[in-house]
Amino acid sequence: MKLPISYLVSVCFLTLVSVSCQKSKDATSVSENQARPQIAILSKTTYNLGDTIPLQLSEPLTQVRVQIDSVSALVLRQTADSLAVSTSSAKQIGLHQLIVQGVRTNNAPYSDTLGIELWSDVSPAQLDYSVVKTYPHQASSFTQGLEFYKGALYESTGLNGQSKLMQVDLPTGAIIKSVPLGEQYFGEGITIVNDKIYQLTWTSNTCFQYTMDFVLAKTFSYPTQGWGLTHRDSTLILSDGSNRLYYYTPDFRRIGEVVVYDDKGPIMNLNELEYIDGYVFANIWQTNRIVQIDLASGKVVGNLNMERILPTSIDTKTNVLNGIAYQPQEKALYVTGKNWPTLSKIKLKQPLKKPETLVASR
Ligand SMILES: [Ca+2]
Repeated sequence: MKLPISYLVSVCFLTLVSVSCQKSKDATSVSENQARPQIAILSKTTYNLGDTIPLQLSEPLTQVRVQIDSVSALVLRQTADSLAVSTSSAKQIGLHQLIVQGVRTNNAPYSDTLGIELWSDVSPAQLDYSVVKTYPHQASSFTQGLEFYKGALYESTGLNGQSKLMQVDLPTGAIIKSVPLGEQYFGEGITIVNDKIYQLTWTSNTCFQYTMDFVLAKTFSYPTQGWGLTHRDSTLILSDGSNRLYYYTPDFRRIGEVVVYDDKGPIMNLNELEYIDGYVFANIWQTNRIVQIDLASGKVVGNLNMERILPTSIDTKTNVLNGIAYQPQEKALYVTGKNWPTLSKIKLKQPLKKPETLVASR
């Protein structure tokens, strides 16, 4: 099983905020306790970016100041028993701290920190596509990674004892060359940067780096599970089954991350990845959905429903969609799944829009 981690992290963060407040309350004296009651109360902790957050006040506050993280937030309305706070000062989706400060009726200062989660303000577009061609795919391949490099197709497969790195002949699906992983390893995503092939493993915290001749050159370690892998220029982009994508240097130093949300919440189970022109396309584990993620913001801006290409001869609830490779010369996506007998070439009917950040930077 692949367990979602980041959702737990998200829940833990929100829990931690309240636990840490609780701990500080437990540790303080009775008089301090009286000075720090919970006065500002959220009816829920999740909002869309740009929403107004309503808070109930259990007693009136004066000189109210509200921050989201370290940035002042606009108080849009205030009454004796309520506040309305704008989220427009928060530029990023994800987990944030809402800090409410003021003065109580007894002149005591009041301050409390509440955990909130801001979802995307974008409703993803439904992307339409045409199926250009269907190729054969090795039904024995438990596909975990798929990528074109210099016109050739590479694939990584999983399961302990069956994991491989392969170069595949597109027209026939035949294996041109392959190298097995040790039995203790469960192969996952691959990507190829500057003639170096990177292959993740699921729970071994190990990435293998091969030459183009499939000779193992280096191993790297990383702290999370390994699910999908792609790259933008020389930056590796890794998924771990959560709603996070992590950025790594070619020598596997973590240099950043982005959290992924649509307007309905965090997008968990990000799996096989493919970078295309400012976006990461990710298939969502155990679904027929591929999301288009704006890397600069982490917002899902498009959805692809892959139901039309599911092979009918196998149980695709078990043998799930997994594997996206982009062929830039053809502007085509090649999509398959675990143990699928087919690999479909599809083309989006609408060209991708320029990501907002790229437009703004010109
Ligand atoms: Ca891929």
